[in-house]
Amino acid sequence: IQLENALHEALRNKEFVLHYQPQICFKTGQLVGVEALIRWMHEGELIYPDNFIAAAEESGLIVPIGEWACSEAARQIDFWRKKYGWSPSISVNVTANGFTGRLVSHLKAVLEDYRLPENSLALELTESMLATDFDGTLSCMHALQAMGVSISLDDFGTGYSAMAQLRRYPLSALKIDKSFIGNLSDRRDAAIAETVLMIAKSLNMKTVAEGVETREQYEWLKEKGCDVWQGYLASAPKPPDQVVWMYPNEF
Ligand code: G
Ligand code: G
Ligand code: NA
Ligand code: MN
Repeated sequence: IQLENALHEALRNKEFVLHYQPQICFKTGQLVGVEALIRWMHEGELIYPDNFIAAAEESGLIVPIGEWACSEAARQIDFWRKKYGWSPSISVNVTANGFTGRLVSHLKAVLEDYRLPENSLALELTESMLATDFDGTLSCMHALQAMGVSISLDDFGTGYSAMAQLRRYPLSALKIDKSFIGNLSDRRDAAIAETVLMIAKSLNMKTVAEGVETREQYEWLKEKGCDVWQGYLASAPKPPDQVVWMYPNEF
């Protein structure tokens, strides 16, 4: 309850910030998007989402927090577009209780407010979210697709999705969970990563590898035909004014 009250206050006092981690195309070496990761600036200290997202989910505060994150991401894109004439797309993380028709309506209003072009904003949902409320989830996804908001499936490989179920959803990309990327020297984890690449290809989805920390991981993924990567090898998540836009062609 104490944390819940503090989160209420945090929203009211605008204590949340988004940090952004670059997502880079293997083929071109160019920045194609950034993932937004929320942080709570509380009494001079930066608090990470693992310490408050669960409480926000339980209390229902994840709904206004999710709306805030989408608004903030749209504002950032508008800012970058005005300043540089271009902006990478921003993908916002959404957890189970935050993925509702209300969020879809909010996104629609925000996109119209800033007159953002299609594919400016994207969402990252987790695999486990597909297991519950099939109809509601699916209709939200179709509405988003119609609005030009693409959806990727986060932490893929850690949950349970049957191929047959996966193909029903309008997903643009599968994100290979960082636990596999961090363990590619184990043949079993490498096999899972390769399987994700194959599933995505056969279902016409892009692949994003997360948690890329070493050149070896980068080379392996590039060789296997992965589309996009993110990780400390390029950059940790950073405040918007510290996001680096240009990367070397090879790491
Ligand atoms: O950088 P990192 O510690 O930020 O993120 C930890 C976890 O918090 C990740 O699983 C991420 O998906 C989740 N997360 C980060 N930002 C948000 C957000 O804005 N909303 C939700 N629901 N989850 C987030
Ligand atoms: O669950 P989700 O995939 O949304 O969250 C990604 C998490 O991984 C965030 O906490 C983010 O800060 C973290 N992260 C980003 N890049 C790396 C990396 O290269 N290595 C590790 N270990 N974590 C990373
Ligand atoms: Na994510
Ligand atoms: Mn993830």
